[in-house]
Amino acid sequence: MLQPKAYVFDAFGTLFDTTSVLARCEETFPGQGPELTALWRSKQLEYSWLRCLMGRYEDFWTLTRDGLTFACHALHLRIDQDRLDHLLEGYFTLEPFPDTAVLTRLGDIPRAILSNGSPTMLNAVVSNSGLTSRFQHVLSVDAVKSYKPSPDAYRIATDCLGLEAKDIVFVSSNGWDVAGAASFGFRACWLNRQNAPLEMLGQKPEAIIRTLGDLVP
Ligand code: LAC
Repeated sequence: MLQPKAYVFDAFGTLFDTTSVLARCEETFPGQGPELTALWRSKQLEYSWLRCLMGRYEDFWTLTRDGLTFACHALHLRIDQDRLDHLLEGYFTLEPFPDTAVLTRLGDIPRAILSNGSPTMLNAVVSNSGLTSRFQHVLSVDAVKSYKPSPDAYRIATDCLGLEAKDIVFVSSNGWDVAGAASFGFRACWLNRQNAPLEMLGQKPEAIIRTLGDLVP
C-alpha cells in the first residue's frame, strides 16, 4: 500500500475489542453473555443509523445504553440501574487489540481516530488502554451530530487534518464503515478481523488486511 499523508482509524471493533464486555455480561446473566453482547452491539449500531435518518441525534453513550436496554428486554433479562451501569462501564475499559502495538511503527505519518463514540467514551477508552500517545487527534462525530457512514461525519477528519480524502488511509474493521469511507473518497482499508464477506454496498476497499501489522511498510 502506497504511504498516505495520514492514517485515520475507526475505534470500536478496530482498535478496541467490543467483545471485552462479554465477561461482565456473562457474569451478570449466566449463560446469556454471548447473545447479549452480540445483540447489544448490533442494536447500538442500528440505533445510530436510524437516529441519523430520523434527524434525532443522541450521543453514542445514550445509544449504547438504549441498545443494552433493548437487548435485555428482547432476551427477557431483568435489568436494573445498577446492572445497567455496571455493564455500560465495560465500554470505558474495552481491551485494545494486541496488534495496536504496531501503531508506533507507522513512522511520522499523522494518526487520528474518527469514531461514532461520544467524546467521553473515546477519551476514557483511549486513555485506559494506554494508547493516547499513538494518536495526534481523537475525533468524535459528536462535533457534527451525525454518524458514520454519513459524509458529514467523515469530513471531520479531512477538516481537522487539512488534507484531501484521497491522501488519507482510513482503516476500519467494520465493513459498513469501510464502504462509507470509500464512498467519501478515502483510501479505504478493511481490517477484516472476522473473516467476513464484503458488504454489498457497491464500494470496494483499496486494501484488505488481517492485522494492523500489515500496515507497517
Ligand atoms: C466507531 C464504531 C461505530 O465508530 O465502530 O468507533
